[in-house]
Amino acid sequence: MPSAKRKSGRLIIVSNRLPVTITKRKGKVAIQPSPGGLATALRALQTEKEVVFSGWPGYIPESRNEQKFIDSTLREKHSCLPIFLTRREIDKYYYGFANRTLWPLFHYFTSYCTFEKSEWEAYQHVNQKFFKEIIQDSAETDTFWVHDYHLMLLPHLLRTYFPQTDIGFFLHIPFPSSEIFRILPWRNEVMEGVLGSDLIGFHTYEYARHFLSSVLRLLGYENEFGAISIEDRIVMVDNFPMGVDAQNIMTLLRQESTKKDIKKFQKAVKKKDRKVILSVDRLDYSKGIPHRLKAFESFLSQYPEWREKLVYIMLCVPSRTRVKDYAFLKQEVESFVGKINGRFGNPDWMPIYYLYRSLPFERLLPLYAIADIALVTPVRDGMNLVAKEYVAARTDDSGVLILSGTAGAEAELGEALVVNVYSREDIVDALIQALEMSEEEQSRRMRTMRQRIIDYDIHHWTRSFITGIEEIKNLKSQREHWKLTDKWKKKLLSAYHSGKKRLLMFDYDGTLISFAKKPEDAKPDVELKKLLLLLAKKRKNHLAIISGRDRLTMEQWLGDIPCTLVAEHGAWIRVDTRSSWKAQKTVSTEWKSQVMPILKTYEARVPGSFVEEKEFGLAWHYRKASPELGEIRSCELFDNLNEFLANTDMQLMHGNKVIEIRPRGVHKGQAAQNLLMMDTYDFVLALGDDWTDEDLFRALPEGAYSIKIGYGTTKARFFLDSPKNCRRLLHDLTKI
Ligand code: ADQ
Repeated sequence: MPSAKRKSGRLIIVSNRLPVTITKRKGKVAIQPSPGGLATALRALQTEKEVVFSGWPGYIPESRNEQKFIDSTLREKHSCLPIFLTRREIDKYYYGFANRTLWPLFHYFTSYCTFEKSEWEAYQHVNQKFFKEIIQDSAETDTFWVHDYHLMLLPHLLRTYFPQTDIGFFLHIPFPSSEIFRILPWRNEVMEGVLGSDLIGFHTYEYARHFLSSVLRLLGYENEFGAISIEDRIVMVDNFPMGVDAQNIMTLLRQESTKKDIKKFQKAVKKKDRKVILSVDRLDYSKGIPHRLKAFESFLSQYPEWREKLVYIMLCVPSRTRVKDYAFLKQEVESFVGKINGRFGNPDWMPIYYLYRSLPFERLLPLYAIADIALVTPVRDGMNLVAKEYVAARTDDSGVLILSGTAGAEAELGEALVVNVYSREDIVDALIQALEMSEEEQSRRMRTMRQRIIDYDIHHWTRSFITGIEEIKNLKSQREHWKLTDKWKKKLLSAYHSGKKRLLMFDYDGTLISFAKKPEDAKPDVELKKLLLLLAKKRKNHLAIISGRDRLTMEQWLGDIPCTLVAEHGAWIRVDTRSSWKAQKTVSTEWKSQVMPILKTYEARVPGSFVEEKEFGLAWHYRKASPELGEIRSCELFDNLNEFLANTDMQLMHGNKVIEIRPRGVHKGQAAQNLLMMDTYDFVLALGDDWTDEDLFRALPEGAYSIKIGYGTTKARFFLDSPKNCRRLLHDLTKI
């Protein structure tokens, strides 16, 4: 089969549908590029990179030859990698799981959701099919940009095949609250599918926040300003509000043919100086069409003086007609329109002009141009581009946009009349306010919105997303630079090998052993004990384990290893098995009785959290608590204690899921300095994961090897991604 030009470093845009329209007339197949704003903006990226589209061509070929012809034409003439789907696949994956499960669920229509295993399996199968076809014609050097809810499993599939490739994912619909998302029986699979990406984009900050919250609750991954660390990868989550092609809209409006259409429409509907209200939607239950019609009916009965002085043009595009709920909606809408027209209309005046069809964009524009009011009231909408197109088309700054607060576009179009779609009164009030609004006010509101729409247009959107992917790519290569690669590991091992006196300082939790839900469960395993014993017994080594744990636990778990143990971040030291524990600093512990009740209150308020008492310190652990509640309360507690301990000899620290109070001046850095003074070492290695280990890294002499386990800002020279890899390093050291 002929393949699309193979050139490395291409941008591959994957979406359910290719931006082409295929028609067959008199036995002849014709392929036309679709003109949509998004496709145009994506094609515009061609100047920087070769852009290739991959997706279903929207057509089921009638024969093998026809498929061959379509395939080669799409590849050669349209830069497309088509993925052909069967009727059954379309039914189960597209009309099924995508549009009967994910679409209603993500739009909060839970009662419309079906959870059919066979449809989920078809969804998995089609995502796999996309994956298998795409990898035939792509390389790891390509960048992938996957679009929308139809292909949420694809990023992970691509990631397993191309570990180093750059992958972006953008969701065009809302991402619901985690309370809604968790209803999905296959929620974890969907979430992990998306997390294969490097960059995950949403229209609004709210959707990104909901997504991060689901990631945390379902999979336990924390995020730092939208960056999630998953093993050795970072996944960035951010909002990228999509725009429209404002310049193109303005250019089209200046064309003679458009001007002619505007005049024609004006003549037809604006006679008798009638005001025009316009709505443009796909016929979808998320668009709030029945709610709007009910409100319009109320308006006509409450304000009879406005009858015959306005018309409502309601344009609906046929959509997903094979889904049962959509067919019902069509009937409901049509009978409602008939009812309103019958009740209020007369031979001279019909309140609603209902058009059920798709129009080419050039024919839609004159409607935007003549409409005095755009009534955009979805019940829930990822963004809603109609609202933005209307604003872009108001080149004389006149007109009023009525917009529901549940459309993503509301975040950027605050100057619109914002309504609650569930409140009929709200819509009625907005309609009357819009009809009576002065020209000055219309222009003041519209001008501000229009400028924003021009500045943040569709090209801005595509560029910012691509820049986002580039930034992560840079971050990845920076990380690679600091990673303890094989080359650096070899250097470290050879320095260790030639070292005559070696100091090894290891943190315990999160470094030598992974975190457990309960601190008492993080006991050293047999393998770890064996490794530590081997290292400690080497004549040239001085091994020290420096932990925040209390000395009793350290003694119980590691007491038999002939090494130095440092407990409570340096408050206690046991130099070797022959010596006893010594306090490094004598401090009063009177403060404990005052701080303990505060910590106990938090223990009671945050289920799953608990207080740990150490000889010189106190700690409040919240690893087992609900992650979000734990985060909020820990910040609150930190602020409270900060004030309380301001003039004392105690110090407060916020570690990994713990708030700890310990004597000032006692830290791992001080402990390290004491150890360094015990002898002259020509090889020093420090391992740690937490920010308390940063004191340790800071105290090291030049040339020392310091390694942070996990990622984040650090003073360490190198990163290792997990305690598992840290363990591997210990193995390598023992072999020398
Ligand atoms: P949609 O649900 O399709 O898109 P919307 O954002 O309003 O919703 O986009 C509709 C597009 O279709 C507009 O560009 C509009 O011009 C066009 N259109 C509408 N009616 C038409 C008609 N009768 N004839 C021709 N064209 C018509 C999904 C999400 C949205 C999100 C977009 C983009 O549901 O929330 O804004 O993707 O991410």
